[in-house]
Parts: sequence; structure tokens; C-alpha cells
Amino acid sequence: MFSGKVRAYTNIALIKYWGKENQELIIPMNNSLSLTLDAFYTETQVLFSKDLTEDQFYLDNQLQDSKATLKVSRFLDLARKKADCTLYATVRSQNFVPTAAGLASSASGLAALAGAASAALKLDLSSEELSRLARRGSGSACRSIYGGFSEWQKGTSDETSYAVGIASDGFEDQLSMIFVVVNDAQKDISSRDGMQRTVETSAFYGGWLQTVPQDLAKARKAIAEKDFIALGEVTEASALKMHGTTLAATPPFTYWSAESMKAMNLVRQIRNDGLPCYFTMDAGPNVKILVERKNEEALLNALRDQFDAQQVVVAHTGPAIEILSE
Ligand code: 2P0
Repeated sequence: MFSGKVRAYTNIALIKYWGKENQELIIPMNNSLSLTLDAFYTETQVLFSKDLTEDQFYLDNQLQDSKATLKVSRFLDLARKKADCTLYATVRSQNFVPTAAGLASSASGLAALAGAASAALKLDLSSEELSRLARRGSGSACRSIYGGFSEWQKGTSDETSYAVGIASDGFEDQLSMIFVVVNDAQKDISSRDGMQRTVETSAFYGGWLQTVPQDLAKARKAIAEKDFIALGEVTEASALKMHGTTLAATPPFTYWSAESMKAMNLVRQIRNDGLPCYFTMDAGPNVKILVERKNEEALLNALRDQFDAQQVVVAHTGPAIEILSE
């Protein structure tokens, strides 16, 4: 029997990944840059055994159906191939999410699966190789191999598309990200489908791609100079441009709800009142607010007037993927 267990933390992109050049290999159209967070993580154990006749997948202690298990099996096949292994596996994953549903992340989930499978099979991968493997499960997972800031370098092939950590001399520890959890009944469009539809049909997609390199340069410079305002401004701009592309898709769509707008407007108002804070959003209605840790309490107080306490979740910068047992 070969077993490995790891913990991987989620990450939120400050400069967004939106669109694939190669769907099978998950090669993105643009580089992205993220912050790994401590508040949401996945622990996954993978156990390969000659006693099994098929893969089994438990998520939060529930045995999953054949569709969910097939996705895990396809991913395990990549690791099995690297190790020349033909054994089936039992996968046990636990998502640690501090509040009500809606925040489980494919980034932490697939990074943890990649880490646990490679630990179990003793693949002895470098961070870059592990990032490449995680990328095959879910693009954003390749950034969760690292703590703090990370940049996914798009590359042009399976070998050259992976994330690297960005050294920031402690700047990352001055930051908080506050989640405003917005529940709504809108029909979900997965990020995978949403980005593909946008690449194929949105008149704004070209505009998005054109400005990513300068946004990345601004973000890297802001990190190097520990310039919170510059980082916040480019973070918010990247999210708005990404979400703008969806409005010009055919058929058009948006991840924003009325509650998202309320949260974004509140952030602008709080900022105008003198507290620097900036929002970002992903493929769903929740709003995430980047703020300096020293201002976290003041921001929470301002949010509490408008949102219930259980809708507001505090996260700080998180560590790299951790091996719990081999
Ligand atoms: C990001 N998102 O950079 C962007 C911004 C959502 C919006 O990466 O198809 O689950 O598995 O590569 O990584 C979410 O998409 O998509 C995502 P796949 P993924 O974080």
C-alpha cells in the first residue's frame, strides 16, 4: 500500500486567469497572479492498494457517485502514468470552509489531490513539477502549491505552463482578504464553461487579453515596492475587466447579483471615506475585499452595518502546500 496525505490552501487571483489556449492540457491564454489564503483549505489522502478493483472517492466522508469519481480517476491516471503504477486508489478529501456552503474551491481541492497522489507514489516532484500536475486538474490549482503570492506563467506547452512563487519580503503578511458571502438563486455557469464561452464569442475578449501584461507588470511592481494602493487598484481593475468580457458573450451572462453590486458599491464608499480597500470577484456572486491588516477591524465594522456577521469571513495569507503524512 502507498499512502500520502496533504493539505492545500485556496488562492484568489488578483490578476485573473480567464480563458484557455488548450482545453485538454489547461494552458491559459494569459498569466495570472494570486494570493494564497489560510481560511479555506482541503486535506486529501490518497491510498493506492492492490486490494481495490476500482477507484473510490470520499468527499467530506460521503462516497461520491461515478461521475465525480471518474474526474478523480482521470486525474489519478496522470500520476499513475508518471509512476508506472496500475493500482487503484481510495481518495478521502475534506474541505475546510469556515461558514455556510458556497466557498469550496477547485484550487485547493485539485492541488491537494495532486500533492497527495504524488506523495503516495513517491514521485518526488519539484514545486514546478507539482504545479504542472495540479494544473491538469484545474488551472487555478497550479497556484496553490505556493504560499503568499504566486504567478502562473502561461507557457506554451505542458512542460512550460506552471506557477512560481513571488518573494515579497513579508508584504503578504500585511494583507487581509475579507469575503462577503452572497447567496442568490441565479443559475450557475461554471468557470470552465464561462471562460470558454467568453473566449469563443465575446467582442471584449481581445481587449481583456491586451491589457493583462501591463496589469501583471503593475502588480509585480506593487508587490516589490509593498505599495498596497497600487496593488489594490490593479486587482480591482483586473476583476472588472474580466467580468466585463462576460457581458459581451453570446449568450451574455454575468456572475454579479444585486448583493454583489451592493458589496462593491459599499467598498467604493468606504474607500471614498478614507479607508483603502479594493474588491475582486470570481466565477460566482461572492465579493472578496483586499485590505491592509491594520485596517481589517475598521473594514469589518463598516461591513457589519450592511451584511450579517455570518456573511463576512476573514482570511489572511496562507502557506504553501503541506505534506501531512507519507
Ligand atoms: C482565477 N478563476 O484566476 C479565475 C478567475 C475564476 C475567475 O481560475 O477550468 O477552476 O479548472 O482551469 O481554475 C476558476 O477556474 O478553471 C478560476 P479550470 P478554474 O482564479
